[in-house]
Amino acid sequence: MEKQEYLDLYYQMVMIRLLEEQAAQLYQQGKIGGFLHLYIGQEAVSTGLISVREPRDRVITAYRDHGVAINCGIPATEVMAELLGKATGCSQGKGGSMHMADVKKNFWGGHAIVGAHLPIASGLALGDKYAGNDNVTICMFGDGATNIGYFHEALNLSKVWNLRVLWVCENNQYGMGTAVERASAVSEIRQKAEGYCIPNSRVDGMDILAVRQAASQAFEFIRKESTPYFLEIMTYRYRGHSMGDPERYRASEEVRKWQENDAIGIYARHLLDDKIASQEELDQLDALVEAEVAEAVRFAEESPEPAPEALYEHIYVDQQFGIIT
Ligand SMILES: Cc1ncc(C[n+]2csc(CCOP(=O)(O)OP(=O)(O)O)c2C)c(N)n1
Ligand SMILES: [Mg+2]
Repeated sequence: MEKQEYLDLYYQMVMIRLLEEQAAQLYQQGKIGGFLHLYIGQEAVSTGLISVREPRDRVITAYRDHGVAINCGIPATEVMAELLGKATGCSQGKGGSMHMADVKKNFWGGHAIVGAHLPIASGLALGDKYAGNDNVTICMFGDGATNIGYFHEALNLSKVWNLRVLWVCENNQYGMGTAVERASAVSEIRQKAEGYCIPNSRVDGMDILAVRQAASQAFEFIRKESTPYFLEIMTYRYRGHSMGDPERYRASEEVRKWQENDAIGIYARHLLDDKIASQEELDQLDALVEAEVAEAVRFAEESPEPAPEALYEHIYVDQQFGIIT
């Protein structure tokens, strides 16, 4: 990797962290409505994964989607405006926190119903198979989603039809408030892929370089073999499931332990120890991100709300261009 690429990974992870911290504050001030699920702690997962996709590869995820939107190249201004329900947001203010999307950037959302986007991923990949290309669909979901019927249907069809899907389970140890072992008969989630003959592996999601390596190997395998692949990425959310979670289901000591192993901290140490970057360069990037997040908030707060007529837009797909109008 070139030095700039190393720095860009750091920039993206810090951007997600600070943007999410800012979003939490705006939520507490009543400026963000609905639910808000933060990605703090999980930054290395989508940053590592998406950094090795080709732009033609599709990305689809659940409601913990703000970071994924950033990694797909949606500007922080548009992510923040979407959170505030403004017309300048990436979903024109009609998606909100859980339904960010930008099909032109190959980001297919942002889905609130647990597990419901997995069959959509199989559908996207089936479309690519018909079109005769070797695009990969990256489908991210939580550990809890693997207990839902959709998960099993989608995995089964992906193997029956040998679709190019990279199934990515972000195992952050909990559903809303239930530990994996209390909800799933199989706590090593990747084993579930065995039931559908889908090759699989498990990787440390606090190590962005390990995520990158596992993901690039998976992409290569999927393209060459024309098969789905399953990656279980071990991670942790530092904040509650969504805002207002009293977190009675876990000890603060456990959270502290994971934070000691923080992905951004580990990566920064690696950059310094291997003399890839200096402390001064990292400080400059931190300051840059801070300024960009402040600008995103200003932009979002000053942007207009969607017009009432916008309710009647984006309902049907444009047959000619294949985009939602
Ligand atoms: C079908 C369905 N059932 C229940 C819910 C309520 N719900 C929202 S998030 C969630 C937990 C999902 O956990 P996981 O898949 O591990 O994702 P994480 O929040 O940890 O990222 C539940 C049960 C829902 N949104 N959809
Ligand atoms: Mg989870």
